[in-house]
Amino acid sequence: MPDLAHVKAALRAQRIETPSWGYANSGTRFKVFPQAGVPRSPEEKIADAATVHRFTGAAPSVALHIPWDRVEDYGALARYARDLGVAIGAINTNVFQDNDYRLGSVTNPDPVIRRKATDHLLEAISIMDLTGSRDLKLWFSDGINYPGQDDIRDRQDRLAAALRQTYDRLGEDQRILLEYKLFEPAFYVTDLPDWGTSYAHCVELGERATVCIDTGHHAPGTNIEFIVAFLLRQNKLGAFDFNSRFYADDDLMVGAADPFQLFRIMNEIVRADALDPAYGINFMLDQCHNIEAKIPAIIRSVMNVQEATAKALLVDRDALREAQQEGKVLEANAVLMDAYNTDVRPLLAELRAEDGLDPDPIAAYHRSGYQQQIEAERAEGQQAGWGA
Ligand code: PSV
Ligand code: MN
Ligand code: MN
Repeated sequence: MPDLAHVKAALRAQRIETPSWGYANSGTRFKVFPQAGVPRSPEEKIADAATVHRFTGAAPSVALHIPWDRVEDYGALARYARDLGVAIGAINTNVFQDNDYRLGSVTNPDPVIRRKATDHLLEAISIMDLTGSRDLKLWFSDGINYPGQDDIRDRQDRLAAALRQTYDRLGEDQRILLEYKLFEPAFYVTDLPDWGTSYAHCVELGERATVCIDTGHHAPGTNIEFIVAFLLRQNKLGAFDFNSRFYADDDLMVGAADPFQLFRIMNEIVRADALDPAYGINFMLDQCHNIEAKIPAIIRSVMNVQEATAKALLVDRDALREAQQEGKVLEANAVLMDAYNTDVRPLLAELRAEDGLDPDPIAAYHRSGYQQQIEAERAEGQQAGWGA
């Protein structure tokens, strides 16, 4: 059986990064339902992220999205975050919301538009220099809608050229997290549709380019834990954008739609000893809370990741290995299911209490008065960025 002290130490070391845009108003293309108290500025998003960290003890960094979080002085923003007890994490680029990008950003047939898009990526690295961020997260909406619309292979060449320029601008301690997505907003070809394409570009770029797996970006039924295992073996898994989905890129709370899938993913992470922040994987959330209260939803999401992780840590690895070696199919499966079916909530509550946290972070948040305070202070909340 796994040693409980080891399980607790691993859970204590776990870090989850929250997204600034998760705190702001969001919705679907049909309607954004505004909520009272949502942040009006990057500073207020960071304050909310710090609040999530205060109650969970496990979310000490917040990812920014540029230009949604554009400020005059990024050094000052980083100091502001540090004073609140959090760090600025990944810088996300945005080359999908400008009219110029109708036919693509870095893969656009027009070199002037490609230059503009690539310059934005380079600017994001300058921001990282000021915030002390390690990770540049790249997601491209680029693609085509109709066969023949553009040359698929030329677009790959243009993508590779922009990535090369960006990679060459990275500082020594910085890296690229390259995200892929099967479809949307492009419907026929997406220029970075899957992990294989992202992986191939990362290999071409070099050591400091790694793949970011957004759990909502696959075809239904895709075996995500296989992708995790494969990329770990190749040393090319850099990050997760965690969220959950029933149909497409639903961006619901991680662990809500399929907690078993989240467990299977974390099982591969634990199997590879890749949980500790020192290993270098950035476990981020990338989700929106369209109808539910944002801060408690993000606390819930952090807890969902912790619960899946605790279960993965409880897998009896020796028993599993033995059953696998002996070809005992049912026994091996039972070892995994025993861990999955363990109620780990008392263990996590105990751990929080030992660390001076409230065992029930959501109840503690509701009691804290923070929600009432922000509702009183923040007259009109900002939209996350989509459709803004
Ligand atoms: C795209 O669907 C995505 O997952 C990318 O990570 C973006 O940066 C993020 O959503 C926010 O739109
Ligand atoms: Mn994402
Ligand atoms: Mn997405």
